[in-house]
Amino acid sequence: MHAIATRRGSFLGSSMRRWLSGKPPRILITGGLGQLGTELAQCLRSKYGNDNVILSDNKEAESGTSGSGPFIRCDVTDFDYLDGVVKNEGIDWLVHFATLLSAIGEKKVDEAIRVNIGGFHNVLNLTRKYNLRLFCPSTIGAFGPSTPRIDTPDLTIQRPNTIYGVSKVHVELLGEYYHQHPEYQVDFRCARFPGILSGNTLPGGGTTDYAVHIFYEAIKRGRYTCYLRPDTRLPMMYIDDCIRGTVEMLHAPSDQLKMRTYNMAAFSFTPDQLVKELQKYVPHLKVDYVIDPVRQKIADSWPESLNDSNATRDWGWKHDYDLAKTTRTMYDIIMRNIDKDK
Ligand code: AKB
Repeated sequence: MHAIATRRGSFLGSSMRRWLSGKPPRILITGGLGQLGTELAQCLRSKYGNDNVILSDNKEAESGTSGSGPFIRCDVTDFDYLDGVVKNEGIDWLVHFATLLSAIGEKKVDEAIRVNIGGFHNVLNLTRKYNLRLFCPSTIGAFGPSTPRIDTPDLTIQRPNTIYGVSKVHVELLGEYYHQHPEYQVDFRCARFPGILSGNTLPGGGTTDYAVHIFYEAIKRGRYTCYLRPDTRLPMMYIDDCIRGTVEMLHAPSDQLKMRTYNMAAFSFTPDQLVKELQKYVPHLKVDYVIDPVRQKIADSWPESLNDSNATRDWGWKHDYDLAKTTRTMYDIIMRNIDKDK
């Protein structure tokens, strides 16, 4: 049995102690070598100091990938090891990114259950044990074919038909349960992300990945084969908005969060619309479509657009990038990166 501290317990959490002493929070990011971890670490390190933000992942960081601060190799399915990291490093805030995404989850169902569900149980129990603040994203994957697809609200039908979606609904509900439980009162915070577009980091195993891969193929080869139908409309966001929103939600005073799971939206587009926008920079780009039935079925079960008015009302969420600005920025960054590699 692990000794679990409660918010009603007789001692203050380390987070509260550090806050009262004016010290910056100590932050651990799991799944840190994925699409979002290094960019979030960079942003948090510039606020709180390099050493206060620890990136972790179950694989070793190749040189240069973990940025300017500490990296710890750590598997979220190993409770005791993770417990040691949280305790020895004096962690106050935990950002939990470790997960298998939607498409890879369908290929590796058992592993997705172990990592996405088992890993989250470990993280949540440590959050409770050490009185941490926990941010764990959910996504459009938490919705399913019976969800209203346009302007999807926060509270609606959630019957996803992927293991990824099932695990995200589990995250949302268990996190909220631990938050409202009178003895646990865990500071759980969850934003539902759309597909994320990033120029410096690559996504892996998702259904929305095409929207990043197309830039590389367009610039390098002038050709791309898309696995989704040209009219598949999905909600998307540029990574800078995603990182800023995550930091804003992490910072929001707890009593301002009237809910614990919020939609976060920016803009929506189809592959066809993205191709037309990208052709402004790569006019010779040719795209053909060879549909992957697994990823198409997943995409068809997700919303086309999200309603994020509660996030705007409660913690001031507002996106900055639209499709045109995202495309221009992605194109510039990827061109620069490709030139550097030459
Ligand atoms: C995926 O495609 O699986 C992710 C997501 C939308 O959650 N990018």
